[in-house]
Amino acid sequence: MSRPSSDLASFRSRLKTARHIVVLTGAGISAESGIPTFRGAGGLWRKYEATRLATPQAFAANPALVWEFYHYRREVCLSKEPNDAHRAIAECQKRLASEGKDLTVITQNVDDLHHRAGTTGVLQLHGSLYRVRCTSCKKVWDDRNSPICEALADKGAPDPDTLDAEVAKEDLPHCPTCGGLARPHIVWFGENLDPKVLDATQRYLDECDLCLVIGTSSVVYPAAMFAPMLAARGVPVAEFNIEETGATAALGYHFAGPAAKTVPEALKAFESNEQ
Ligand code: BV8
Ligand code: ZN
Repeated sequence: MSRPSSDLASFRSRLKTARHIVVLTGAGISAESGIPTFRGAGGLWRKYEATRLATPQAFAANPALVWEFYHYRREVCLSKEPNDAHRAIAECQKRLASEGKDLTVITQNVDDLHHRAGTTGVLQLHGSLYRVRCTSCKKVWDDRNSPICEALADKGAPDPDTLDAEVAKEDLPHCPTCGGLARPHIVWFGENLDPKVLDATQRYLDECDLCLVIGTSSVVYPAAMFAPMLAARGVPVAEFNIEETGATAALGYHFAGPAAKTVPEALKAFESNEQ
């Protein structure tokens, strides 16, 4: 198999003619906003065992611990801003729409930074830190309060060595309708993705004629198979990452470097080409 190209001019010419662009993103796009990734240096899953915090079994065993973890991440992300990569994508979406073309962001991120940058119609494969669901009646609602409940105020990150949790279950967030225990509206390991989100994803992938895959290690399924599947169908796929991934060899382009630099460069050139 030939090596992926890093020829920006060739990528730009693809961008000029594409009509249905899909942008797949992972934690690396938010790294320069100051949000930790999962698997790289300083990554959350290097410090914490994912099975103790991001599975339905973990929540059933210790909901206070899981809430402390998600409360901490909510607070961190609320204090951060979208970066130049999020903004360049939002601007590009607007411009394409005015030309009768479309750009759809499909993200594994739960930080809401694409929305906050102004991108519309974002598909959040793994849910959002700012949505909550009742474990009893299944009602889903938005909650951007800081803190989400008084008992979690001033709690830092859980101690990775002890994974102790002090908050009583009755003081955790509860459903305003039925009073049941609330949980983060996040897709945990071993849980199915929302079928509506998956159906919409499939529709966009089916009609996509250019794909950008930005800041993901491409190891978590099903998201990890989307870009290689498109490439196998002959769709040009461009990876933007600070390092190569397991998917790189199967893709048409690889642009090495921090997304906040490489993505605006790639999309900005597209805009000036059009004038
Ligand atoms: C499911 C929310 C059906 C949690 C997350 C098939 C084969 C093998 C395994 C499986 C399979 N199917 C299912 C599985 C199991 C599992 C899975 O994939 N496991 C992996 C680890 C092998 N999948 C599931 O359980 C999924 N459900 O398939 O349901 C089912 C049900 C039961 C049994 C079987 C099947 C649900 C997965 C959802 C998990 N939830 N997120 C939370 O956030 O708290 S996923 C988790 O990884 C993270 O939370 C994150 O959302 C996601 C993806 O990670 P990345 O975004 O890629 O981040 P990462 O740190 O890894 O990489 C960052 C990248 O950025 C790096 O490449 C780095 O180089 C780059 N980077 C860094 N800085 C920059 C940069 N790039 C550019 N610029 C920079 N500045
Ligand atoms: Zn309820």
